Amino acid sequence: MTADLFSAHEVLEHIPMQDAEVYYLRHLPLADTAHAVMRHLIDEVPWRAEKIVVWGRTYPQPRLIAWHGDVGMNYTYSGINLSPLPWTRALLDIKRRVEAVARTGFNSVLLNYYRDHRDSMGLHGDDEPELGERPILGSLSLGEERTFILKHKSDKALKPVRLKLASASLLLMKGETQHYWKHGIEKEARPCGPRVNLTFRRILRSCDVIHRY
Ligand SMILES: O=C(O)CCC(=O)C(=O)O
Ligand SMILES: [Mn+2]
Repeated sequence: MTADLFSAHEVLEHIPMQDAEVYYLRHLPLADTAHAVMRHLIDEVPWRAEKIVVWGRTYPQPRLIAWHGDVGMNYTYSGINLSPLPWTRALLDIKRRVEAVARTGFNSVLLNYYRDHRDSMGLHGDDEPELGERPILGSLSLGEERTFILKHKSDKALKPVRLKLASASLLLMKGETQHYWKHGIEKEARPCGPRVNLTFRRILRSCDVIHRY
């Protein structure tokens, strides 16, 4: 595995963007096919359906989520304090592979399950203070290829960047990216199959609030 992943680091594609450090790896070698890993996660992860409040009205969050990590990586989500679920064998295996390419350690992962084309993630920055000033995020995609959109927070002259995230691809966001850019997953006009995304993070201390809709 190590040799494969070492060479994987060599083929990381740099996405040229102002005020950002974004890298894309088209295929991260996994223990099984990306489809099998996704099916395993869909079946085994205790997915949560969260509620969001927009302009005083409550809606179901348009995807399912789960939070796994080291003991103590607690956080409060919509006013509820959550403890991370423990790492599973499958998640630890994926974490090691992502860490080898990212060349950094992670202590938690947010899993997002986009059931079909109607599921999405609103634009946000992963800029919570507990992630630090220049967080490294390792984001693995499994299943349906979906569009990841990045929009600059202040420079409206910069065009949004749209990346198609292939199954088994790894996206790395580093440096100032979270400070200057927001990102999200668009809904699709046409029906499509499921996608699971795992965004690995390093929390510096107990996390407070993750605002995402
Ligand atoms: O599903 C994705 O690719 C984006 C996930 C994401 O931005 C997050 O979990 O913070
Ligand atoms: Mn994010």
